[in-house]
Amino acid sequence: MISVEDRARNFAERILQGQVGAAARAMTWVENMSPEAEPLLTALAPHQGKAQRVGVTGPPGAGKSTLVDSLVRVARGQNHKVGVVAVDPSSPFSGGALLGDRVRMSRSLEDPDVFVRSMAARGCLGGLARTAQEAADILEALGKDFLCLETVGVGQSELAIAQSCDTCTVVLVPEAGGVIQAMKAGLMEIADIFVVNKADRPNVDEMQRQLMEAASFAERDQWRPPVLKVTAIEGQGIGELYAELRRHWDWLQDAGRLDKKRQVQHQARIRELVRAALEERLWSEPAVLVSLAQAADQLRMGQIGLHQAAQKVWAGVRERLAHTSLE
Ligand SMILES: Nc1nc2c(ncn2[C@@H]2O[C@H](COP(=O)(O)OP(=O)(O)OP(=O)(O)O)[C@@H](O)[C@H]2O)c(=O)[nH]1
Ligand SMILES: [Mg+2]
Repeated sequence: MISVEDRARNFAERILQGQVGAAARAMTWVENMSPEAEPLLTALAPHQGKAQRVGVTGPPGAGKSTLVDSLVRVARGQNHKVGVVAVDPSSPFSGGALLGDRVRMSRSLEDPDVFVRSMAARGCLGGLARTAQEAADILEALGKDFLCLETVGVGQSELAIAQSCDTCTVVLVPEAGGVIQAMKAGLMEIADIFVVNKADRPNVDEMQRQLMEAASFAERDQWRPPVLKVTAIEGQGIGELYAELRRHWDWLQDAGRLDKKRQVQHQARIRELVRAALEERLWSEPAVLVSLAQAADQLRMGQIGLHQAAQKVWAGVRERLAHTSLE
């Protein structure tokens, strides 16, 4: 019987040789939190950090997948090897939208130097952001040097994915109130580049004007998010988008900005794992569960207040933590 570690190391080697099937299998390990995932990622760790990770986010139906497909064509024209992680917002049970991504990214799917992985937002163990990032890690080890992560810009974990990228592209469409919606969804703060897609429709210039005004307030460290008009379905404006993405990449290389950004990204990833481990450990501790139940009873009977209840449980937790190591 081959050990888990040996199997993981064997797959890591195959991925580094560019074997697509091994990468696909490894992504399933990561999604399912299989025991192979950890030794695999450890073996791939020395092969990270060179690819630009581009987040593409925006409201449902804004044309993100269509845009990514067009962008992949342009990047291929620049001799990049391209990886795409498309996090699908819809139910894993319908399967319909995943199929839709396959159709919209159809041109990319025929190219052996492009790898597209769709993943369902629900039903993936241990956090969507972690899974998407680790899938990107595997793609980078596979030799991809331009990575696109598509997520719908609704919900905390989806936003976290876009934020975890080097360059965050926010895709909006010209419609009344679109900018306000984007503000409410927290998309304005995270954008390095704005794209107004579906420029074949009316009101594009008005939307661009509003976004440029908003972007002027978002300028930081000599980077003002540009606002581009594109018609993704025809590939119009995608060359300019690619150029802006690379300009942002150059900007990041300057003055140690990328190192700083990576430091923040990696801290966030480590924190997330520690948080998850801590919580799992905590709530599987019988003594903590007993004190939680007691505190809830006392709260229900009006003997203590909510904050007191939390304090009681926390006191017990602190005691447990003193004798605990992270496993
Ligand atoms: N008119 C017009 N339609 C477009 C354009 N780009 C995309 N579409 C259409 O918009 C619809 C949604 O496109 P998708 O690429 O699936 O959008 P998405 O943002 O990936 O959607 P979700 O992943 O479901 O949130 C499709 O019917 C596309 O054909 C464009 O430039 N102009
Ligand atoms: Mg999509």
